[in-house]
Amino acid sequence: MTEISPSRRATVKSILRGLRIETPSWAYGNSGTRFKVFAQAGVPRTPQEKIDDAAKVHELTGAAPSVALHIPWDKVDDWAGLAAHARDAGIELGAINPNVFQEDDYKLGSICNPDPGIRRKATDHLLECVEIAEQTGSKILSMWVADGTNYPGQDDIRARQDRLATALREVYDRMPEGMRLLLEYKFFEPAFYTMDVPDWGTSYAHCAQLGPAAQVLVDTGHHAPGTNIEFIVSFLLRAGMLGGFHFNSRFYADDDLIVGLADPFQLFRLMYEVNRGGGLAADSDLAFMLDQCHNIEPKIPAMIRSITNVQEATAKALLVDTDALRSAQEAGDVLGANEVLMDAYHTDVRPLVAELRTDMGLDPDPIAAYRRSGYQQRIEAERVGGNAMGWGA
Ligand code: LRH
Ligand code: MN
Ligand code: MN
Repeated sequence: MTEISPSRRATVKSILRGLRIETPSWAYGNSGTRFKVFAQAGVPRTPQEKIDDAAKVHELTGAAPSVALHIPWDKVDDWAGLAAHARDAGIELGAINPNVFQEDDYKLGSICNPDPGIRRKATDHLLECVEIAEQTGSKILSMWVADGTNYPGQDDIRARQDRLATALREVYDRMPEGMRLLLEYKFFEPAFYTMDVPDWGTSYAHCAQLGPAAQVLVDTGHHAPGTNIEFIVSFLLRAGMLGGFHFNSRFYADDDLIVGLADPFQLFRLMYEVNRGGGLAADSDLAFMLDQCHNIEPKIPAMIRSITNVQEATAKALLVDTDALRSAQEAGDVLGANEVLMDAYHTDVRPLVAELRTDMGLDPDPIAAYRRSGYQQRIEAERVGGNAMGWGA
């Protein structure tokens, strides 16, 4: 075990200070499984109230200054007004997530649908989301296409790729300067035979064809068991094609559990590759976003825990002695190299992260601070009839 030197401590703290983790509006609403949405007391009834909860998470952690929106789950008439509400609450509106997966019309797909009328409708929704992003000041259009087929022969796999490319081109060309399109992939669900964007390679190929403002979005829950996600992260960063993350944890599939709880070691390995690839540099625009559902646990503390988990994994990744690691690697010292990595992983960084919070004028224990704040009691009393406006609605 090595001690953390004062200078390394300072470096880690300064990089952590710059780490911004976006929380998703839909994680504050009621959610559940395919079998049951579980209602919790005090959940938001409006997009404004979701923003208020996200702002509370930021107030206590100092690390979650923006909230992602899902359209139409968060639809309002006055987007500039919603952005002003967020600003007043102390945060910003972040990525805009279109929704082309919850209407009967999309049974056979959205922008890959064999029916040109339905493709038009889906593409128009994506274009509307670009406009919303312009009005909210959001810089990211975060796209997930639920399209695919369930049975061999159901549709023309190749034609669906052509339709996908056509729609993406139209959306990309409509984006203003400074906006990025991040294309999320998922290897299964809701379709089970083919997904039209099943993997990072497909996303990469479409993004590369579109241009520099299109990049791949890695949702950590969207891989087959055993997939080496840090390899994907390393590869994409090297190619300049990693746009951001949807962090969450999984045991089996797209579980959407709290990041860093199912497999903290994986999160550490990811953050190590992120740092190795320059993703924590001051000029990096890599987007760290959470995409989670808190079905049975209280939502605001769950979100705070998610933020602290990412911070702790990042701190550990930053503690890797890169000189010692390189020497061991170059010497072919297999066990030595692994030991350098594990040494950082096994370091208890909680005191360091708590110290950073104190430096920032925050409570060193944000969950305890939340419990003391009375916020939960207040929202439970005020928000009667909170509904499921997010995933699982
Ligand atoms: C799909 C997904 C995608 C959606 C979100 C609610 O599984 O990860 O990002 O927009 O869940
Ligand atoms: Mn996602
Ligand atoms: Mn998902």
